[in-house]
Amino acid sequence: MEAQCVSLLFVLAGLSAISAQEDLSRKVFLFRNEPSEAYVILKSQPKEPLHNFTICLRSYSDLTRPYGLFSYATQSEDNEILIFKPKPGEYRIFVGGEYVSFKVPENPVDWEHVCFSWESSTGIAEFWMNGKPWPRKGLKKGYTVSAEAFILLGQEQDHYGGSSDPYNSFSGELADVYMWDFLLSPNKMRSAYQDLQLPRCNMSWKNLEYEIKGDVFVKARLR
Ligand SMILES: *[C@@H]1O[C@H](CO)[C@@H](O)[C@H](O)[C@H]1NC(C)=O
Ligand SMILES: *[C@@H]1O[C@H](CO)[C@@H](O)[C@H](O)[C@H]1NC(C)=O
Ligand SMILES: [Ca+2]
Repeated sequence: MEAQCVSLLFVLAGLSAISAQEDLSRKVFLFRNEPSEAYVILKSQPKEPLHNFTICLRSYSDLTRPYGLFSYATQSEDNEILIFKPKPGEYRIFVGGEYVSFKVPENPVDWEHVCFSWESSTGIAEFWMNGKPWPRKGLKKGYTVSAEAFILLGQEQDHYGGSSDPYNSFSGELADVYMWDFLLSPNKMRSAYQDLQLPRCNMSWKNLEYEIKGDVFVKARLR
């Protein structure tokens, strides 16, 4: 995730910006370019440091190179929370700079729904894909996730709000992004996959406060 080539670095600033707060049901963020400098800033931050959290999102891409989906960077740790796909068949999820890997099938290109939750008191990490739980793993027992974060979709930050490598950028379609400051029950993990009623939260696809930087479009889902 360190940039492989310094000349490819760019600074996440100076791109055209579009801000909105809206219900994105049945819509997607379409990241058109490959590689891409575009990203979407999520404006809702946790009010307090996190000891538990759950993040869900749905993505659709035929990329085979590494890409960042959800990047939550703080002043002291760029990979405070990161959902990263290093290659087809693997998700790598960071908390506080460390990661756990989950091997997944290298399916034909299709939408992939993932949820990740983490509990500080045990360090237990749950990974769900398409409504199914993977064997649980653990990391960063006792750690506290800082609340003051720069949160974005479609890139992997290398410092707080900062430079990123376009060859770790996401290209494709992203939808159904949620973050809760608690652990979802197994039933709610399945509800997230099925796009059913979910517990209220401040980072919700049904009321998302965001800012688009660069070439990302909000379009209707095709199916
Ligand atoms: C959600 O936002 C409201 C209004 O800003 C705030 O009062 C509440 O504490 C927030 N909830 C969480 C879980 O951050
Ligand atoms: C974290 O979640 C566990 C299990 O739901 C709960 O017992 C604990 O109180 C939570 N901790 C915080 C700080 O919210
Ligand atoms: Ca990073």
